[in-house]
Amino acid sequence: MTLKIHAFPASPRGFKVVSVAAHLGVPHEFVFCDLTKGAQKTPEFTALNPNQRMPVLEGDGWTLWESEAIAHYLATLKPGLLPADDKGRADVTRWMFWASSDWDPACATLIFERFVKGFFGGGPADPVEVEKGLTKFNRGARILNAHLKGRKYVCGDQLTVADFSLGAPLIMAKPAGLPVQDYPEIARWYAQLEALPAWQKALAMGQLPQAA
Ligand SMILES: N[C@@H](CCC(=O)N[C@@H](CS)C(=O)NCC(=O)O)C(=O)O
Repeated sequence: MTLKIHAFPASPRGFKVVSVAAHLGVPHEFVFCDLTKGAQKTPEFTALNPNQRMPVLEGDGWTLWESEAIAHYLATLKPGLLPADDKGRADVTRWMFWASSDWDPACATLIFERFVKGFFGGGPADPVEVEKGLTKFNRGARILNAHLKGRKYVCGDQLTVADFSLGAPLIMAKPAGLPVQDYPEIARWYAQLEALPAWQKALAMGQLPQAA
């Protein structure tokens, strides 16, 4: 069975796995999981992921959910986004864990308050939550920005799957008002990701209608 990627590419977590698959040229069938229509809540989708969340990778008799796990698995299928040495791979794992535990949540509050709520008709941004979101974003961004000094990519000179993990939330930088411009190393690094053909392809797949 061809691998199936169930994703809503406009969301950073969906974008992450779609862009990694595109960059590596992993053969797969893309299945649009339309969050705007509740596709994640159907019994069929719930059987794939009891959390009722995308993305999901579906293989021959097995499924994998959690975007970091999927992105990492895809990176094992084709050469290009994982270092050859053990310590290099451990570094990639470290930043992917940090993406999941720190960076994704650091970006998610502002994405939710300033974009998702409006898009799904959930009302205006809550200023208290926005303030908390800015504090979390700035805390994470200071760490990432300092780390990127003197490094082309997160794990050194080589582009890795960790760059996709950490870069994915920034596809929402403009609509969520993530203050990336205050972090020159992040801005420089992210411009390289945006220049990747796979990044552009995944962005095009995630085009959304304008919020009402
Ligand atoms: N930690 C999970 C989070 C996945 C997640 O939260 N997906 C959201 C969209 S960004 C979703 O499918 N939400 C649907 C819902 O909550 O109903 C991952 O990285 O895969």
